[in-house]
Amino acid sequence: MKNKAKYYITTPIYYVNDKPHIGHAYTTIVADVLARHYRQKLGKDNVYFLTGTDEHGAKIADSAAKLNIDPQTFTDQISSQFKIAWAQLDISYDQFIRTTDSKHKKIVQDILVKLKSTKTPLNNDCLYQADYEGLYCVGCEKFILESELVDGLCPDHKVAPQKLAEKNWFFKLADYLPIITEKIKKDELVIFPENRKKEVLGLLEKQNLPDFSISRSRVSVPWGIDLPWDDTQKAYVWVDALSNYLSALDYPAGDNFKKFWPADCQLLALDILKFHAIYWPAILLSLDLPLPKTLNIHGFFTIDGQKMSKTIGNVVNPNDLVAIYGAEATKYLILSQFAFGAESDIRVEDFPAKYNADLVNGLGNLVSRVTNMVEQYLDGQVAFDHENLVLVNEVKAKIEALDFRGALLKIWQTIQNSNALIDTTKPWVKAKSEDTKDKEELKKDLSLMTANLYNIALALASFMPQASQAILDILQAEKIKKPEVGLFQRLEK
Ligand code: ME8
Repeated sequence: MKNKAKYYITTPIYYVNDKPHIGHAYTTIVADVLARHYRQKLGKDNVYFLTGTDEHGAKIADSAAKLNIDPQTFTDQISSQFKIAWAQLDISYDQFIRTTDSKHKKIVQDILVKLKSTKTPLNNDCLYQADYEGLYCVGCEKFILESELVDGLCPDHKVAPQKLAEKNWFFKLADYLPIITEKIKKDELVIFPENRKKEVLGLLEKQNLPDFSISRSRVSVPWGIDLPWDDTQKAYVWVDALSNYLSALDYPAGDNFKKFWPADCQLLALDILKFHAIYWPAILLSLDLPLPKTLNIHGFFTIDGQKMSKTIGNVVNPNDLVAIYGAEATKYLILSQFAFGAESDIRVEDFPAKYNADLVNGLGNLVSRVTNMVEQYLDGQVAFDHENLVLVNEVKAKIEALDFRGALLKIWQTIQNSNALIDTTKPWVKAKSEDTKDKEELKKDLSLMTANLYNIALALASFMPQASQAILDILQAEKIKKPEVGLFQRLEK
């Protein structure tokens, strides 16, 4: 029997060293649009959307220590802020995983034990113990090379790395690199967009990627999952974190695991590309598991050309946007600003004008005008074509191609054209005429406008489910009536 189509989509699990910001929101909104789209296409039970928080490691322990609270209380607080932010944005995840969940911790330990007894394709031990001396950036949670430093500082965090000398457990990465390279080249593991695929292949072809550690000394990182066979060590936070995509499905025996693995779409930005495109496939290969079908890498946003950071004070909080624009308009403003893969500056200062132009004057006004005219001139009754789904199908194809901006542009073009059609056909003139030809034309014009609006509502379903449903409800009522309150409220000056 052929397996039924299914769709497993994941976001990265976000660090809880700080509150959610617009970068985390972007990935999560994209995942939400895709999950809603595939639920419509494949049925609700055949889609699984996972997000969550990454709660172990030195970075989080440091943040908790600075506030003088224990790490668990600290992670409980910040993790719940992510949940609140996603509730505010109406994110329809199926599971919110936390790496401090006891189920996750147990599965990570089982995975590590399995790796320990595994041989690589070249018949080496997959895990081995070695002394390690190096520079460690806590901000990145990774070892960093001298050559990567700028003026002695980590280029991303502008902080001097720590010198570490530890005995750790390492993963024999080198033995897996040829297989990973082959799978990426053949698109058995698709890396999208193409420039990111090239970047990964470039890294792989250098052939000098060092093995990575799967444990850290519990003295330097006391906040983490115990390594089952060595009580001097804790699991390295990245092995812990990456395993969430499996533990969330109750790997290895859970029904969800059997149904949904491999992942169909893993979303991330390029900051964590190496971990997902090289380390993660290596771990999966050593567990003898299929690789995810696609890794989809979106751009990393800056504010005025600078990384978002608390120190600079330029962090954009999604809750603040929702408070001004509401959830659906916030999603629209974020997704329509730039293309999925583009590296860009977020320009929140452009949001008010765009909100008024596209949502209040564009979509909101169109709904009011069309429904008002049908109510006034045709007593709320108009027959219209439900079958012409050209826009809907075009938008669906763009969503599947991750061209969210293109999909929204297409919808807004139709909104603009529909508003223009009202201005050129002038139904209010025909409504006053006694001529039967004018009356017939008025019916035809309003029928076409209603059909356009119906199409627009359907096309919006995955982006703005509430607005979409509100419009459909109005158009499917026995009598069409102009809504008493506009779909989008004009911003107070
Ligand atoms: O890296 N622009 O967590 P993280 C766009 N816990 N997207 C951004 C962004 C920005 N400025 N900032 C963050 C971690 N993101 C690990 C992941 S996964 C097994 C473990 C988004 O809190 C983007 O998706 O630093 C990026 O890859 C992710 O948040 C990093 O989140």
